[in-house]
Parts: sequence; C-alpha cells; structure tokens
Amino acid sequence: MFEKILIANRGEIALRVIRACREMGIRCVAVHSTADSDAMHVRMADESVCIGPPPGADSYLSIPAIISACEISGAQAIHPGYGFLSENARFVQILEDHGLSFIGPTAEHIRIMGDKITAKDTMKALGVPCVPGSEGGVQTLEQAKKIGEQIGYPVIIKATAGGGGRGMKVAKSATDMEHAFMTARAEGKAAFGNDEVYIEKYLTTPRHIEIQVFGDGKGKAVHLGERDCSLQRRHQKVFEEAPGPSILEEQRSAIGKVCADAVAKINYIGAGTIEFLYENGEFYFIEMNTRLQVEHPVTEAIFGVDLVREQIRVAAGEPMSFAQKNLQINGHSIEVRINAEKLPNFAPCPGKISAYHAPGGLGVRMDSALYNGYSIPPFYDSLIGKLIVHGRNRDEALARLSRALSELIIDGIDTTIPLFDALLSEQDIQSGAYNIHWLEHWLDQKSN
Ligand code: MV4
Repeated sequence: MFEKILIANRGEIALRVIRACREMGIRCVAVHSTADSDAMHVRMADESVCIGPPPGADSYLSIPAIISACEISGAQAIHPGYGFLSENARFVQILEDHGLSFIGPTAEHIRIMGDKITAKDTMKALGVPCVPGSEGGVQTLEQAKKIGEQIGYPVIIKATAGGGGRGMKVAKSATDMEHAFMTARAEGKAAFGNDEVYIEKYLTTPRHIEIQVFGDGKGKAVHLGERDCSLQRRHQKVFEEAPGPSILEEQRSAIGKVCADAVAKINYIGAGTIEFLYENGEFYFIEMNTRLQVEHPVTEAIFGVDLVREQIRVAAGEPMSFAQKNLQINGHSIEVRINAEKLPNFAPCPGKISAYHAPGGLGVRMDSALYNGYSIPPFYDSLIGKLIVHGRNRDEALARLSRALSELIIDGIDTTIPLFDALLSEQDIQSGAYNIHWLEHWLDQKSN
C-alpha cells in the first residue's frame, strides 16, 4: 500500500480524499495556490506544498508544479479528485512514464472516453445500448442531411471533443441542418481545437441516469446501481438521488450487468460512470466519465461502501473489497449541491463566511471545506458544499433533507440553499416525476 498520497485538488473533494487516507493509515500531502493558504484542505493534510498563483491554470492544472510537489514531498501516488487534471490523459501518461501512480484509470482509457465518437464506438462494440445515429464521425453537410433523413428529425449534432453540453446543436428539421452542423463544428474547433462531429436522434424528454461502475484493472468489475441526475441547470447538476425513482430492480440489474461486463472486458481500473439518457423504459449510452464524480456520496450511502478507499486499493494493486454479490441497496439517498451563487441568476458569490453551522443527526452527511471566518476565493468553482441525506426510503430521505436544510447555516454570502427549500415543496419533486428539462422550465416559470 502507498505510504503517502498527494491530492491534486482543493475544497470538499480534497477533504474527502484526506479522510479516506487517514482511515487507511496513509499520509497525505495537500497542494494549494497562494489564494488557498488558509483553505481547510491545507490545514487537514499532514503536509502541504504551495504550487503557484491563484489561477487554476497556474496551480491546480499545472502538471510541472504538481509533479514537483510529488518529488519534494516523496508522495508515491496522486489522487486527482474531480475536475482539474482528473481526466487529463497527457498528465496520466507523464505519471505512468515517471513511475508515479495515478489513482484513477489508465491514460489509454481516459483518451478513449475523452473522444466521444471513440467512446461510443467502444461501448457499442461491448454491447452497451447507444442512441441511434451516425456510424462514427460526419464529415460533410451532405452526409449530415442523409443521416437526418435516415434516423428522422429532430437530431442532435455533437462535437466529439465536447461533453457536458458543450458543442451541441439540435436540428428540428432538414432546414435547421446546415446551421446546426456548421455551428457544432465551429464550436468544437474553437473550444477544443477539434471540429469532428457526430449525429444522434434527439431524445426530447429523457432522464439523465448514470451507472456507477468499478473495476480492478484485471478483468473484474462491478456496478453500484444508478443515480438520477436529471435536475440540472445549464448542464450543472443541482440535485442527485439514488436509486433512480423511475428504475425497477430488473432494469437496474440488467443495465448494471451490461456496464460491469463492458468495463471488465477492457480491464478498466477504478471508479467510472456510464451516462445514459433514459426514455420510455430504455437506456441509451451518451458518455463515460473516467473519474470519481461529485455525486458519488449518494451511491456510497445506499451501498455502504467507501469509493475513495477502493480507488486507492486498486491503484496500489490490491483487490476490490467487495464482489457484485456483496452489493445490496439499502434505502434511498439524495444530494443537493450548495453553491456560492446568488439567486435567481446563479451569479457567483464569493466572500467571507460570517457564520457556518453544518447539520447533523441520523442519515446526514455534509461534505464541505467551509469554516467560520473562511473567505471563499473568486478563482474556482462555486461548489462550497454537498448535503447528502440517507433514509430507509425516498420519503424519509426527503423529510431528512428538509430537516437538515433547516439546520444548515451559511451566513455572509448568498448560496443555493433557498432553491432546495422551494424545490422540496414541489409535487413533481416529491413524487420523482422530473426529466432533464424540468428544472429549467420551473426556473423560467418562477422568473415570469
Ligand atoms: C442528448 C440529449 C438528447 N438527445 N443527446 C447534454 C450534455 C451531454 N452530456 C449530453 N446532453 C444531451 N444529449 C441526445 N441524443 C439531451 C442532452 C441534454 C441533457 C442531458 C443530460 C442532462 C441534462 C441535459 C440538458 C439538456 C440537454
């Protein structure tokens, strides 16, 4: 097992990794920018290294700075958290070439899943159901129009280097195709330096259901059910739950087995998420994320496993501590993301925390790096905490969420907390009747 791990991240996810390390008797090194000298992850780690000025590009995204911090501190492995370098194949390749361990998948797997066409081709060949669409990339407008006729409108044109909603354009009919095709290509070129696009049937009212998978890198893999992450605003998740309110046990085990078998076959190592659109009882693969996700705690809650501990174990060459037959769902879990943002426009709202009180009690987990008197710097993501609740069933989880929100105090800045009080009083949220468009429609209605 590793003796010392460097955490190439900040905020709540850095604390999450430090906590797993501590329980495993592993020492941990925090890295931080000059804007984060007072951050909780620096205080909580065993040691820390300053890696550069405030902008992410010069600190948490700086490969030389992070590798230097590894050498200075003698860390043998790096946990990337989410965001920053977590899905950077070039970074992982450099670590592999220098004998440092990356706590995550191989550079090759990150590369495959980072290109959405290659990801889809790979998953399709492994028997994962995909959205009907083009075979690979589409080079010309003529080809695009032909595919539009074949699969039927509406269609969506997606940049292969995109993902997370960037470089996507919907064409409602053949008339829209030229504009949508050209715009998606131009956005792909501008944002990612890659103008290759592919086309899919546009699903109008799906849910976003993602399957958590975990592999040992040696041909064994399991699934840990699904999360419903349909409640999003501008491709940012706001509220996530597990299990999905619309998913039946037979469907869960069927799609879960397909996903586990697929990642087992490619010797995938560590945590991964296979994203699907789910409509009329069918799953359609869209993307795979090769990292630990923000919303992983809802899966941890219902399965009673520590996903970060397992990531560290398999990265060190140890076996996973569970097999599929040991994984049973217990109850229901919901996460809400607390952002330093001002409603109704979700404008980033950094500043000084004048009072902080975290909720507690049975079935409540608050993952946050906040403390009383902390100043949230303006340079990074606005996520400042995740409130995760667990109950024996969905109604109990909802009641517990409402109770926990009533205990939570974050003063001095604006946050998304009031959004959740409002959401919890909505019948559709109470019954679980929502899709990927529900939140934006609801926010639109509220503002008019
Ligand atoms: C789609 C789609 C409908 N049909 N693909 C958005 C982000 C990226 N991960 C994929 N996305 C979508 N792909 C087809 N064929 C609708 C979306 C989409 C969406 C997906 C998940 C959660 C929220 C969303 C909001 C708008 C559009």
